[in-house]
Order: sequence, then C-alpha cells, then structure tokens
Amino acid sequence: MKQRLLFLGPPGAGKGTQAERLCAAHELMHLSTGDLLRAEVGAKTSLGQEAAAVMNRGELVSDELVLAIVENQLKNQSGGWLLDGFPRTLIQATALEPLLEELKQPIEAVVLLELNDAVLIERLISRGRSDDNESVIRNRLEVYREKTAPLIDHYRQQGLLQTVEAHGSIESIAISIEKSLC
Ligand code: B4P
Repeated sequence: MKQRLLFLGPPGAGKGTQAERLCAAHELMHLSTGDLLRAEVGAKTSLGQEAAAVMNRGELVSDELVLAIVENQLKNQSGGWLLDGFPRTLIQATALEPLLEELKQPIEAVVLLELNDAVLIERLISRGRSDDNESVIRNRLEVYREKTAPLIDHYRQQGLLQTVEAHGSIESIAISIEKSLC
C-alpha cells in the first residue's frame, strides 16, 4: 500500500475517523492539523489562544502557523505518514512541496472524501464539538469551497487524486479507501 498520503474533503466527511483507522492498521504517522491545534488550545498556550478564536468562527488558522506545526512533525519522521486536514489552501500546498522535496518524501496519493452538505451538517451537529453549531458549520463549508476545493484540481493535475464516496458505514468507506491505495 502507498505510504505517504493526504486526505482531502469537506468538514465532517470523516477524514479524522478514517485516518485514525488507516494509520493504526498500517503504522503510519497520523498528522491531523485540527488535533494538533486543539491540543494547543487545550494547553492554553499563546498559539492555542490565537487559534481558538479563529476555529470557533469556522475560519482557517493562518498558513504560517499551520506550516510551522507540520514542518516540525515531518522533520522528525522516517516512516510513512498521512496528512489529515492539511494542506487546506493552495499556499499551504505550495509550501509543502519544497519541504517534501528536501526530505525526499513525495506524496504518493491524495484521497478525496466526497459527501453532500445535508449529511455533513447532520454529522457535525451530532459530533457536538465547540465549533459544531449550524452557523459556524455553514461558514466552514463556504471556506472549504473557496479555499480548499481548488486543491482538488491541483492534485488531479499531478495524477495523485483518488475520489472515494464517503457515504455509508465507517467500515465500508474504510474498505473503499484501502482499495484506492493499492
Ligand atoms: P478538523 O479537525 O480537520 O475537522 P473536520 O474537517 O471538521 O472533520 P473531519 O472531516 O475530520 O470529520 P470527522 O472524522 O471528525 O478541522 C477543524 C478546524 O481546525 C478547521 O475548521 C480549522 O479552523 C482548523 N484547521 C485544521 N487544519 C487547518 C489547516 N491546515 N489550516 C488552517 N486551519 C486548519 O467526522 C465528523 C463526524 O462524523 C464525527 O462525529 C464522526 O464520528 C462522524 N462520522 C464519520 N464517519 C461517519 C460515517 N461513515 N457515518 C456516520 N458518521 C460518521
């Protein structure tokens, strides 16, 4: 199976859920920028305080801040990895490329999890995190369309994109993801 992966998709598509399973099964490092940011928020660091306000509005945290976090994690990694929720903007994607070149660790596949808005909203409302109320969710979906969706064509042009329908049981989606990575 491919060893250096990236998960792309709207908020609530199940990136975190599927990334956790796949990484446990194949011993990949799970690098979730959302989880890393929430850890900073929980630890009440100055970085966390800055990030909390942005996340609770459904906006994206600054590219500089997220890039610094990712660079730090990847530099200490020698095995396979899965980037979950990063990159989220073309600026982040463009900055990632020279870093991976320097580390001689090119991306092998990008998995796009696709799901319609009605199911996304329903899933996020029942998840119930502090940034999961309906008006914030709608803002996150708009931010996704404007800033993150352009990455779909970016990775399609590089021949890396695999699209997986993220509707159905967690197990059946996990099987489709595994198939797309063989
Ligand atoms: P993330 O932590 O990445 O979370 P997400 O996109 O909202 O959710 P995900 O797709 O992982 O869905 P999940 O598995 O939880 O981002 C949060 C915030 O962090 C962003 O809004 C932004 O502010 C900031 N951020 C993160 N990365 C950034 C970056 N690179 N740049 C700037 N800012 C950044 O699934 C959702 C729910 O559905 C769960 O409750 C799950 O149990 C359920 N579920 C999953 N699969 C299911 C299924 N098949 N059936 C039914 N329910 C399912």
